[in-house]
Amino acid sequence: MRAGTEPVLRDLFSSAEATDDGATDRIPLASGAVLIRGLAVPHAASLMAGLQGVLDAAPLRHMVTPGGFRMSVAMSNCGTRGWVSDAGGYRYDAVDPERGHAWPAMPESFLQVARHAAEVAGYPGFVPDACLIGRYEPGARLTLHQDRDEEDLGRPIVSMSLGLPAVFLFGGLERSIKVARVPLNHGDVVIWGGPARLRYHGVSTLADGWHPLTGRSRFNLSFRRAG
Ligand code: MD3
Ligand code: FE
Repeated sequence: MRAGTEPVLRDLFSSAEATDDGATDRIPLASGAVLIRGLAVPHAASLMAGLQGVLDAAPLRHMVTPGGFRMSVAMSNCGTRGWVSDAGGYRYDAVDPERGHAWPAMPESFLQVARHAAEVAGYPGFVPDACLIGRYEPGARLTLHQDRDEEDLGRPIVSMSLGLPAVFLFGGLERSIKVARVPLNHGDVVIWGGPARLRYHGVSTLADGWHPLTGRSRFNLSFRRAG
C-alpha cells in the first residue's frame, strides 16, 4: 500500500519495471481514469505482429477534419466499425471509405490485452468493436478534443502506447480548463471511464527518437465499443 505522494510521483514520471506477466500497478490519473505502466510490454511483439497485418490490409492515412485540416497523426482501424473523419464530419463506419471494404478483423491479441486491461481497471466484460490506430511520427500531435461519437458513453476506452514516448495532455470537461501533462511510455495502458470519459485530451508534438520495436514512431491503439 502507498502512503504519501512520493511513490505516486515516481510511478507517474518513470517507466515501470514490467514483470513477466505485465505490471498491474494501478495509478489513478483522475476519477475514472487509471494508468497501468508497462501492462502491454510483455504483449508488445504480438500486438505489433497483429498491427502489421491490419495495416497491410487497411493502410494508415492522414484523415481530414470537417474544418479541412489534414491530421498530422496517420490513422487506420480494425474491428467491425472504424472511426473516420472527412469533410462531412466524424463518424463510425463499418466500411473503410478509402477501400470500400470492411475494416480488418480485430486481432485476437488486441482483444485479449484490451479485455485484460479493462478488467484490471474494474471494467470486466469489455468487448470492443472498434480499435482506432494512430501513428505519430516526430512533429505529429493531436489537438485537444473529446471522444463522444460512441453510442454509449458509459462504456470505457482502453488506450495502449507502443514505441516512442509522448506527453499526454489531460484536461477537464471544458476546453478552457488547464491541462495536466502525463508522460506515456512504451507499453503503458490507460483506461478512461466514468467521469473521465468526456474529458478533453490530446498529445503534445512528438519529439524525435528511435524505438527498437517501432522505429521513428509511436503507435496508439485505442479500443472502443462504438455501437
Ligand atoms: C481520454 N488518442 O485515440 S490516448 C484517441 O495517445 C486519442 O494517441 C491519444 O485521444 C493518443 O482518441 C490519447 C488516450 C485517450 C484515448 C481516449 C480517451 C484518452 C482519452 C477518451 C476519453 C478521455
Ligand atoms: Fe481521444
